[in-house]
Amino acid sequence: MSCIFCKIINGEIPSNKVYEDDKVLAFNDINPVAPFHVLVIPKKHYESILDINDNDMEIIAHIHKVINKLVKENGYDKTGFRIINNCGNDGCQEVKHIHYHVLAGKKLDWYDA
Ligand code: IU
Repeated sequence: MSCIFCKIINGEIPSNKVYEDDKVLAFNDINPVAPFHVLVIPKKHYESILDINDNDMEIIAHIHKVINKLVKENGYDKTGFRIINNCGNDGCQEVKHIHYHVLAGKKLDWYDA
């Protein structure tokens, strides 16, 4: 298995975890572009949203539920935040395991991330 995020999920590669349950993992991005920069990923490997069929779609709702919890816990529900999901080459998706960036802690410009 060569997927770096799968290796983070199974503990082969360490990460700075901020949340984990049976379906998802959230950890600090190693190259943050904002004071708060967390990646939320499903434990099951999907390359992108294009790989998620109707039966699996509830994982996306679950990821949004986790993001909701994380931003509230950190007070960013009051200041605002951004959720980004890059897809494919033109979307600048570097890691081919679906992930949601959550950025907060500063006024974000469009060119951030
Ligand atoms: P992208 O949406 O695929 O471009 O973002 C991948 C992100 O994964 C990027 O912000 C990296 O800094 C981040 N990342 C990481 O946090 N840990 C890693 O081991 C690797 C990438 I590789």
